[in-house]
Amino acid sequence: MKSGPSNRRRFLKSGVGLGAALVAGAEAGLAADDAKTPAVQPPAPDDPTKVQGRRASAYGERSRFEGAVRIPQGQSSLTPLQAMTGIITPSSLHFERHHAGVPDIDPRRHRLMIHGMVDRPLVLTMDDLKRYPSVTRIYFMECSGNGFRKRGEGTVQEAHGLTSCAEWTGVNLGLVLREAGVQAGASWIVAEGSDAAKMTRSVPLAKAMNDVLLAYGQNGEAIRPEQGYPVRMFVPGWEGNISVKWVRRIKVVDAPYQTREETSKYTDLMPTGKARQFTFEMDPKSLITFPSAGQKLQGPGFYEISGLAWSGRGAIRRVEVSTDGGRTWKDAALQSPVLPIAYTRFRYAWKWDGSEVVLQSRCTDEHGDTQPPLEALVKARGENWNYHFNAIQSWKVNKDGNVENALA
Ligand SMILES: Nc1nc2c(c(=O)[nH]1)N[C@H]1C(S)=C(S)[C@@H](COP(=O)(O)O)O[C@H]1N2
Ligand SMILES: [Mo]
Repeated sequence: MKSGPSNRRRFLKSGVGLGAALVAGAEAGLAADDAKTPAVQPPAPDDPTKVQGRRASAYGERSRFEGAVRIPQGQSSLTPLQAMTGIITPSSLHFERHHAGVPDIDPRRHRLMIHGMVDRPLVLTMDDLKRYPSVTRIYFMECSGNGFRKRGEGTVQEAHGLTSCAEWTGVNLGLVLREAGVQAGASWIVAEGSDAAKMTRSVPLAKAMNDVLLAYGQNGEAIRPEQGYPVRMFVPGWEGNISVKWVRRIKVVDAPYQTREETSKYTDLMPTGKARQFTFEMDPKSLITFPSAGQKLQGPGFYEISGLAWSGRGAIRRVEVSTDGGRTWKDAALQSPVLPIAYTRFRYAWKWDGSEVVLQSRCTDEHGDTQPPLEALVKARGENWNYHFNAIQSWKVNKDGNVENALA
C-alpha cells in the first residue's frame, strides 16, 4: 500500500490520538503489516490494575502483542509451528491448501449426495447430516508435499508448515454408507468437492467404512471455510489431499477412478521411472520446534527442547533427541495425551554449554516405524519424488545462540 507512513504522519499532524490514527489507517486501507507494526501501537498501561479494561466482545481475538501468522503462498499457507503450544492448531492458524481457492458456500443450499452402488441413494442437507450420531476426534493433517520442496530448508514453518492438528467433529462416513446400503462387489468410493477444482479422490471402501469422518466441526465451532465449510471428508492419517473439502458427492464404486489427483499428481516417481500410486499413509515424523531455525538462545544454561511428533499409522511410542548431530540419542518425555494419528508433544531437558551443536529428533510409532536420515531417504527415493518427506531434521545452534537450518 502506497505512502502508509506519510498517511500516518498526516493523521498524527491532524491532531488525533495514535489509537484513532491506527483505526483510521486501517479504514484508509493501509497494508495490514503496517498497521500491526508493534512500534506504532499505543503502549499498554504501566499498571493495568489502575485502568478500566476493554468491554466484552462478541467474537474473540488474541492479544495484539501476539504476532505469529501463517505464511501465505498463493494457493497454500504455512502454519507457524515454532509458535504453537500443546498439540492443537488454532483454526485461524491451520495450514491451507486450495487448488482453486476457497468457495463461498451457503450451508442451507449445500447438499451431499451418496450414490452409485447403493440400495438407497441419499441426498443430505446439513440439517440431515447433523441428525446422525456424531463423533469428535483429534487428528493431525499433513499435505504429502510438506517438506519436500526445500528438502527441509528454512525455518520449521517455511520447511514444514503444511501440517496442523485439530479437533474434528462429524459423522462416521461408514454409518451413512450403511444407511445407503452398500451393494455386493463395491470396493472403493469416489469423493468430489464443490470448489472450482472439483477435487476428486478415490478411497478404498474398507477405509471409508472404518474411521473416515464427514466433518462439520473444527476446534469446537463450525469448520472454517478454508478447511471445507460446511463439510469435508476427513481421512485420518492419510495424505492431506485425500480429505476432500466442501464435499458434495460420494459415489460407491468397484474400482479407483484414476483421477488427476491420483495419477499425474500425488504419485511418487521412483528412480526406476515407475510411479508409486495410492501411497496414502503419512509416515512417522517429528520436528524440534524449539529451538529451531530463526530463533536465538540467550546464552548457555538450561533449556527445554520441545517439539511435535506424529504418525499416520497410529500412536507415537517414542521420541529420541540428539544434541550431538546424531552420534548419541536419548529418550524425550512424551506429554499426555498421546493419541493415535494426532500430534504428540515431546520435551527434553537440556543444558547448553555454549558450543556449536546440532539438534535432531527421531520418532518411532506403535508399529516400530521410524524416521530415516536425509541421505538415506534421498538415496531410496531418487531425485524425482515430490511427496512424503519424513527425514530427520537438523538444527544447528551457533556459539552466538543463533539457530539455523543445518541443511542450508
Ligand atoms: N475440494 C478440495 N479438497 C481439498 C483440496 C482442494 O483444493 N479442494 N486440497 C487438498 C489438499 S492438497 C490438502 S493438503 C488438504 C488441505 O486441507 P486444509 O486446507 O484444511 O489444511 O485438503 C485437500 N482437500
Ligand atoms: Mo496437499
